[in-house]
Amino acid sequence: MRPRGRISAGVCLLCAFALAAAGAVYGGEVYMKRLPVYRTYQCAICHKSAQPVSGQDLNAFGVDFRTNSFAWNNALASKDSDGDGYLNGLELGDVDGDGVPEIAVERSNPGDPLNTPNAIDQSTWGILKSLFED
Ligand SMILES: [Ca+2]
Ligand SMILES: [Ca+2]
Repeated sequence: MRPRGRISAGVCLLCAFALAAAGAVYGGEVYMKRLPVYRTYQCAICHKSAQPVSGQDLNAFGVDFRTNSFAWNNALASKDSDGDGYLNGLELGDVDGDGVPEIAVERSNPGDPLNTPNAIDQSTWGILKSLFED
């Protein structure tokens, strides 16, 4: 038979872990909503995993975002955090970093060097087509 105090301590510990995990997810959402767009990649914009278990597994963009006091602005938009040759602002669809995106979803992930904008978006394609129409 288990001592009653031991069960209560176990339940409290389990509740503490659950609350800590819920807080981590909630905190991440608060920061994610500061980005111009986040629909496609969500947590993976800042974390090495799409389902982070803590705030410690930040990718290069996540580290820069944290260093920038979790603010989206021209300074962060003008960086190429993941070193793939595309600025964060271009990847997240807000080149000047004013918080007003030019597109509804990310062009690519600013925290993943293997994920780059590889296709011409619809507005650019429309401009190109109009140049050749008479
Ligand atoms: Ca980049
Ligand atoms: Ca990228």
